[in-house]
Amino acid sequence: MFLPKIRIGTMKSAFITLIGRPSAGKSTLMNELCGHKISIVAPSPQTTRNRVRGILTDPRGQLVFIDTPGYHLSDKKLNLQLKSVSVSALEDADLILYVVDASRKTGEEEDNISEILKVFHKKLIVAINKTDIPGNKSRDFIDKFEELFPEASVLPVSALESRGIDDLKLILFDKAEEGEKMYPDEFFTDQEPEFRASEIIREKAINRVTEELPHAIYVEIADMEEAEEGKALWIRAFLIVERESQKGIVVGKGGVGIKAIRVEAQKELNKIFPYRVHLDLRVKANSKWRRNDQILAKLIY
Ligand SMILES: Nc1nc2c(ncn2[C@@H]2O[C@H](COP(=O)(O)OP(=O)(O)OP(=O)(O)O)[C@@H](O)[C@H]2O)c(=O)[nH]1
Ligand SMILES: [Mg+2]
Repeated sequence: MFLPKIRIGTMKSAFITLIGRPSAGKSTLMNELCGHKISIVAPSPQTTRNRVRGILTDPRGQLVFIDTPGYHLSDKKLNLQLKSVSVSALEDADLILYVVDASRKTGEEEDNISEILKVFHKKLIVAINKTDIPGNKSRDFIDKFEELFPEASVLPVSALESRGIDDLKLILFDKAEEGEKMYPDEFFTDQEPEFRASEIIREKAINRVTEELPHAIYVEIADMEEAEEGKALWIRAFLIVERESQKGIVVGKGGVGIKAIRVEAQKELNKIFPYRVHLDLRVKANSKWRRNDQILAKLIY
């Protein structure tokens, strides 16, 4: 693998879109590249529902990553919207970081993404992820993608174990054009506080449930209010599921489920916000949210 050297004194900058199948590890990789927990992560597919920006600033310059929803072949309304969020983020990108899961066979979905990416091959970097998983076929994946995209850089990484990340940064900074920083040095995301709070709550909820339930959940922040002269922050939120029966699963026996979600979310919110966070979390059912244009427009943009 050829690793480039960066000339001292040139400041680089680029917008980099991450794309790949659901659960390929895009969000984990972006968090690792930026050195902060920015995008939420879960074992269930289709965790990311929006474009989420993560910013990496170092002496070489600044890279702005755009994490996207996993590219998924389905014609359900929610999925169609997620797909359009991903594909439209490709044209605007200076570079594209294509994340491939080396522990799963490629199939129609992967072929579909590869086909879309052919026209963008000059600005493509392929990260073969999950190389920590025993029995993964990363060598075959590298050969396949090097043949498919002769001008792209293809390299093995493990986002989970933080392997190959420095090499990946080196390649990204090398491919980035010279340019000014787009954000102040201390920024690592541009997400609104309300969105970050709702995402953290959703992450804690979807990591506690299985099967179809993660997809049925969304979080609505009713209000966020500073108290005690800016020392405390009250967040009132609703965890919304589709059916009454799902409410019971999320709440759990004697409320243990919802309590665990609240405690875990509050702990993480306390790290992110410079206040003592009090989270008031309730569960509601709304059977039609995944087909409701108004709700989808508010949630997915
Ligand atoms: N073993 C292993 N697991 C990983 C690695 N990277 C991510 N994962 C796991 O894969 C699952 C999905 O990770 P995400 O980062 O949410 O994947 P994603 O591509 O953003 O998924 P969507 O947002 O649903 O498209 C999580 O359980 C991660 O912990 C890796 O390098 N090795
Ligand atoms: Mg994601």
